[in-house]
Amino acid sequence: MLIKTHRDGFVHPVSSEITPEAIYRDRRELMRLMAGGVAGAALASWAGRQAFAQASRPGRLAAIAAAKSAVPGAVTMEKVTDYKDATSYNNFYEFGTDKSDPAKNAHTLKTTPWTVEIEGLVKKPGKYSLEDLMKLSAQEERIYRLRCVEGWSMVIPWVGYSLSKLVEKVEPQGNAKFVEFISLADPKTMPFVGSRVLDWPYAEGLRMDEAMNPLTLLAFGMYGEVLPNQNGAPVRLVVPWKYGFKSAKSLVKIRFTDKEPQTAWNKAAANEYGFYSNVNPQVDHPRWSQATERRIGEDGLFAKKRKTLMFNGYEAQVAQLYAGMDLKKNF
Ligand SMILES: Nc1nc2c(c(=O)[nH]1)N[C@H]1C(S)=C(S)[C@@H](COP(=O)(O)O)O[C@H]1N2
Ligand SMILES: [Mo]
Repeated sequence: MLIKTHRDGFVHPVSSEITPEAIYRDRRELMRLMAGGVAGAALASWAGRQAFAQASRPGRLAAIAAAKSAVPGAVTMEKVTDYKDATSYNNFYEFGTDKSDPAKNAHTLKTTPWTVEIEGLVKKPGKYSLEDLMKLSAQEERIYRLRCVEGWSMVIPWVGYSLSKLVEKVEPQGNAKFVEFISLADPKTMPFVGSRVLDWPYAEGLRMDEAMNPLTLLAFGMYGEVLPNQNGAPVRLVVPWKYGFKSAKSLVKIRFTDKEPQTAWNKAAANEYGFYSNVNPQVDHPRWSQATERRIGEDGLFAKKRKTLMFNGYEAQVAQLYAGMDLKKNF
């Protein structure tokens, strides 16, 4: 078994650090490497073991076992963004507004114990521990494009399950039409929660049918491991056809409502950030175009910008949710 170490001070204190699943996953990875021609002798060497550890545990956080998702559209074949890039270029305003701030500052986030409160128009409200939430459905690996409203994108292998599994479990009432997602706002561990850039807590929302779309992911991990703090540990949302800000991090509350919820970015600048915020190359942000994007990791001198795709490339899976809607008005 590999000895668990933490790199760069990313500490994710999940109680079940070395699980049977972790062992199983490492064994599977070992078999994959052997099949790929990595000789047993090399693996027996120190360097070989290091290479193996690096390949299977990019951040040296606790592993989460996950099968590749069978949900249509859930696994893009595009090149996955380097773990280092995906964990060091982030927006997480609770830890600062610079892209390098979350990786520097989010080590103060305390993720154990963690509970998510389910409330509002729902038959089974209550507090769910992280452990119970994680066990609620089988963990899947989803490889999603994530496109930020500011014009950059990444490809990230997430680990989680469809939010719909949780929604079904808690049984929304008939009049529940929207779902609101609320992030932790703890001024003691999140240095920027005192600032006035946003109205804390960070809040986001989806229409019920968007929340029920199988692509909407409740994520607990990425790259086969638990989420690093700066990426929204220990549980976050990932909505791949919407701009990145719709995917709220470090969730503490999920609320079912009959009215369209107010969202943090809409409150901050209503003319720039609407409720829907679907990725749409035809609707510009008031201050810049949304027609192209820069893929993180492709930013060399000659790197071409990519064309942004309608619904971030998930049109086949989600366009029907918006049939008949004017997407310029409902931006
Ligand atoms: N709580 C919270 N969630 C958040 C944000 C934030 O500032 N606070 N930033 C959003 C934005 S703008 C983006 S682009 C994505 C980035 O997710 P990533 O760090 O996993 O790439 O998180 C979103 N979720
Ligand atoms: Mo973003």
